[in-house]
Amino acid sequence: MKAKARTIRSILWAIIALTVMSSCNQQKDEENISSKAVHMKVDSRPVKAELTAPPFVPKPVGNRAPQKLIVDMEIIEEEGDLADGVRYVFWTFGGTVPGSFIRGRVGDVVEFTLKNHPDNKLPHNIDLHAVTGQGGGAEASFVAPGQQKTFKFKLINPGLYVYHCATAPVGMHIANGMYGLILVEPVGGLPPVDREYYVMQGDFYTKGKHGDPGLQPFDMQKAYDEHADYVLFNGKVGALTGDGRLTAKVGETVRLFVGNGGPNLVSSFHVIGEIFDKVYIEGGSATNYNVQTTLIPAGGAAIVEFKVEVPSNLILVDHALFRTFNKGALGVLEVTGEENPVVFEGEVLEGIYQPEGPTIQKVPVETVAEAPAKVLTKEEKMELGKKVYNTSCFACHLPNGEGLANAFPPLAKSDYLNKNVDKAIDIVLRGLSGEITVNGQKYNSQMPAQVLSDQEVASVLTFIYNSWGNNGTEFTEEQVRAKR
Ligand code: HEC
Ligand SMILES: [Cu+2]
Repeated sequence: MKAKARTIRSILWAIIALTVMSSCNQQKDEENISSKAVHMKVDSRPVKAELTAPPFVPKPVGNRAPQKLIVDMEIIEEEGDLADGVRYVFWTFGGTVPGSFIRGRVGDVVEFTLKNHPDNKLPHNIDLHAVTGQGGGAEASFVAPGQQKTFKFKLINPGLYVYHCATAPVGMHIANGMYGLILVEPVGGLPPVDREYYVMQGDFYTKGKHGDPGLQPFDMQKAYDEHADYVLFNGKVGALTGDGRLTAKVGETVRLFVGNGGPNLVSSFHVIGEIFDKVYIEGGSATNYNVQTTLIPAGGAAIVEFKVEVPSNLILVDHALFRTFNKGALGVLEVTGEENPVVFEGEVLEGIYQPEGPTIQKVPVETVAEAPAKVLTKEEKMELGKKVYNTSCFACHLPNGEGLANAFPPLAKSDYLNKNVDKAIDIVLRGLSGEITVNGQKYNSQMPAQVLSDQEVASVLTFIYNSWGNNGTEFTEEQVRAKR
């Protein structure tokens, strides 16, 4: 009997020792992967890499062997929307901000061709953080407009890496949108999930203030001072809302490849209404579990994964929240499907805002200095009103006043708005709470009082009533003053 107990005990010890050793080995494997990868055999037949525009990513590598990947990337300088009505000249890798997503595996050899379109004005290059070699490829890839260059490198470290332009002034090239992500999958590939998306944060600096309409030039002084006018996901206010929103179904697993191009700001990446089941910290091999907010350095990345359990509108934010509600860093992941009261019961919209507490529901009321009385024309009100909308209303009512199902009523073609012209000023000055019905949908939430001057209130209401199919009412400063 005693002998048997001793045998069992020694077997147990052996198992414990083996487990400890194998986890040590696993760590060693991760540490040594780059020297192993150097010697990995590569299938010499070249394969053209699939490149995708955000928010999409190329197909997973699965368990294919290392291969020779041909990456063909074109630099395009072009004017586009920074926000609705705000234009900006972006410098891009592949025509989008962030640039095309590149996906390979450890051991792959990449033959990278960088082309600078002849219509461009400036030389550029590329520094890929996944490259071991001089400047991450920057020197080898330096191209003038109308020129192309090819260089070659082996992917020897797995992870999610940023690439960016490294032509002087480097900060300016990055601020204009020259960054993207390259994923190097580990041996055997990442575990499969149901949905994968590509999201990248960046900060922008414009001559005008946030929301100033028209073509906005880059502002070097603000960039130098790190005073961002816009902090964005995927290069535009509202890129990931409305038709651009991400989607998933209840029960699915979602993986977000999240990068931060900077140039200046660090991202406190958070998804309101979800918890990250797993985070590949800094895009490397270490994993953390059950994380609320993950820090993404400028020029860094993270992979976050979560299973969506209940239908809701998850809100992607930089939890430095003025960037979200005032500078544009807001995206939506719409989860549809069956309710699951075991996990969550109640109104969906409470799930969206509870984490931030009541602070966002109330704006401190201060006396606002009145601008010297200049009566604005309707055109001037429309212009100022649009600016006010993009700064003060956009975060909730979204681009083009489309609203968000179950959370924020639409202002576009709103029957409530058009019926209640006399209440509109009060709503903006004092906020609104209690149940209302807008276009047949019930909303029961709270809108905070807005701190705006009489002129701004009259202008934003004029703008809203004269946009998006509303009834064309014009408001005056006088009317607002009378209601204050
Ligand atoms: C923090 C989010 C938030 C902001 C910012 C915000 N609203 Fe609202 N707004 C709401 C919510 C929530 C409701 C619905 C309130 C309710 O259920 O009683 C609402 C309702 C309204 C309504 C009436 C309903 C409709 O759809 O016609 C108007 C008009 C309106 N808001 C205008 C504005 C204007 C103008 C601004 C900017 C100056 C603004 N809101 C800023 C959240 C917001
Ligand atoms: Cu450049």
